Amino acid sequence: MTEQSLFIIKPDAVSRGLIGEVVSRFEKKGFKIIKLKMYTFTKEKAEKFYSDHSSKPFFNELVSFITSGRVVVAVIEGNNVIATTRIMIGSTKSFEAAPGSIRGDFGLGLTDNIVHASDSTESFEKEVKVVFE
Ligand code: 3AN
Repeated sequence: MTEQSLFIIKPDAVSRGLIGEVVSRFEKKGFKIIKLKMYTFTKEKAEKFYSDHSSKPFFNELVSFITSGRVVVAVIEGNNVIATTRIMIGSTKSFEAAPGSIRGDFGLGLTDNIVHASDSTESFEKEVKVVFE
């Protein structure tokens, strides 16, 4: 089923020069880039974006990390894109992510784990409003 998702290339990956690598993986897989821009999260936008995690002990760290530098935000489209991009990015803990996944190939961090991708249609709809409206 053709659907849309949103991904973010996080500040660690942008500062390491990995924008091309990450975008290229999604494109080569066959997904279409619908929207793409450089973006800097304000604290307010970051808190909205990650509101589901507001009660977690790592919430402040997460907000402070995502606001720490420029990111790339994109809307991506294709067959089964939400579930497939989740497989492609790999486990949240980059140090445990499978080789071949984006986190598995490019990182070791947890908070700084290279990339975000929407985990459901509901998350996508909420996230796209926060960063593209
Ligand atoms: P994912 O990005 O794999 O969907 P989530 O939604 O569970 O992971 O968590 C959102 C973000 O919060 C992660 N990308 C990561 O940056 C951060 N995070 C998740 N769990 C932890 C944790 N235990 N300690 C620090 N940061 C975390």
